[in-house]
Amino acid sequence: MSKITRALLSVSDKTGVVDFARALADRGVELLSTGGTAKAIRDAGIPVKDVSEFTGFPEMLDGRVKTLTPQVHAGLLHLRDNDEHMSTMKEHGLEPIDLVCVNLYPFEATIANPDVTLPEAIEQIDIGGPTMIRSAAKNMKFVTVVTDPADYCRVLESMDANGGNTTEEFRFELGQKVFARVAEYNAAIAGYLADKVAGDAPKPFVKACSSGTELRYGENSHQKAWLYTDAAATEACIAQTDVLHGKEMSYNNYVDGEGALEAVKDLSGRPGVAVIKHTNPCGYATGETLAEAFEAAWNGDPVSAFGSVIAVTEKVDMATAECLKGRFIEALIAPDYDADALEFLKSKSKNIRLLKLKAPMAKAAPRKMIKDINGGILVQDVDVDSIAEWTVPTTTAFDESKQALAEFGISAAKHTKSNAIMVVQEYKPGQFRVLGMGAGQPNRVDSLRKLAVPKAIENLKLEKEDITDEEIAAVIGDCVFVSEAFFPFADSIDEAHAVGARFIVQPGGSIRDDEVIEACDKYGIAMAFTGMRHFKH
Ligand code: 93A
Repeated sequence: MSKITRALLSVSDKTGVVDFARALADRGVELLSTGGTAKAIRDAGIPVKDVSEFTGFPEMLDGRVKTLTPQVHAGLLHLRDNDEHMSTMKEHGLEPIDLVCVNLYPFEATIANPDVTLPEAIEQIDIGGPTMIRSAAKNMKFVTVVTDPADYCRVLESMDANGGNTTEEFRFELGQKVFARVAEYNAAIAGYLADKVAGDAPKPFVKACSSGTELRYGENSHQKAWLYTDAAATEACIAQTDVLHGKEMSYNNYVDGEGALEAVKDLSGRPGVAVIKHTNPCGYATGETLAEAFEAAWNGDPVSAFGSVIAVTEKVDMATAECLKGRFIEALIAPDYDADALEFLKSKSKNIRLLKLKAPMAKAAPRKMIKDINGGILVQDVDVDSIAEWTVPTTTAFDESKQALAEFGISAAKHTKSNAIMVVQEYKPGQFRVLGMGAGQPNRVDSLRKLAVPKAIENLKLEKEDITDEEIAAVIGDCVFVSEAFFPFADSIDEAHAVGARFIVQPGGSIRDDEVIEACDKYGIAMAFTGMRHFKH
């Protein structure tokens, strides 16, 4: 295999390109380059030929046509082992280009700016770059194409180890990367433009995700798994965090981390903690301090909290870190960590995953979510809102002082698998926690009767061994019972009343709402409708 003799470099992200150019020049490679890239290389004192000199055409139309010429594309695409191709090249005075180093106009970064205009975004659609790398990748049998600065070193190493050219196996890997990158790039463009197409007709759905990182395994060890990330994501998200410490994130860690982070976002703006097991918040609380919220959340279900994934709204301080003494968790997700807290947590366990968010903690932003079904995908808007219209249909008024607790409970219920019942408590003035929860049951009454209520009572008994039934009923009477969807029958109301419930919140909308309201009225229970269901399947 002959050596690489000519390379074309044309990059928007100029990271490492000068060093790469120098290394290629040192290896006797002739360099061609486009405007800005050529300038950077030339300024570093490295010999470089303008692509316009090579093509015989000036860069024109504001740079829209720089490399879209037969000189470049025949130079890349001709088959070096095909006599006819070789004689055609000769006949037209065309010369080979053996290596292409390109990264594209930053379209994703451009549209991440919410103020960008459509013409500005369109101007950042790269045409020549993707065309060049596709030509090079199609001819990967002969041509090396490098699109990622992280591969510059590997290219040089491969050249050095193989007499001045890369191996065919490596070129194949680089070529595949091109088509993945171009697919991702095009998906970002198509996705951006889809929102701008007029009319109500369903628009093709595209989500740009880069080539995947392989995870150790999937939900179970016999399932292979990958994580794909979305370069256009700007919100704090579990797929893209800084892992400061601990074992590699597993598939289940990502799933639970998603549950934890998205749930805790509803508490942002105050100290808040979500403790997640199997995607459900078994602990969820606010506090005057983060440490207080942590304790309150942990004690929502201290048994299940072992091995959980926890997300917090604020920077982890030493007091919060100390809450983890003697407690095992899989991962902690936080906006940041105080230096001493980080050191403490690191020294506590070599395995605990400590994740730092890349974007600020804030309420969840509207976006689309995808669910895979065999043969297709389902797409829906993320459930970001909580309440549509607050009405109280019962004769007993819903105490205004209970409204903030009710809203907290709705947040908890919203992030819990249906059928969800939350018993939430104001454990000290202005601070809330989940005292008992029922999740993922095929019927609502079981969620309340068999899970949420016994759990609440168990927690109260853990906190005060000799608590009496009257005291339990008094605490429960001060709690709010929240259901994420309507009660289809009055049976749940009977059960709630049996343990002393006085406040119930649900979306309403059942054909038997009247029966449910009647039951509440019979017991003197105050019930509010929110007008917004929060199924989570
Ligand atoms: O405007 S383009 O779509 N037309 C082209 O012919 C072309 N050739 C390379 N964009 C083109 N490029 C892109 O220019 C590359 O993909 C790279 O991102 C950028 C490098 O330009 P410069 O070297 O002037 O900074």
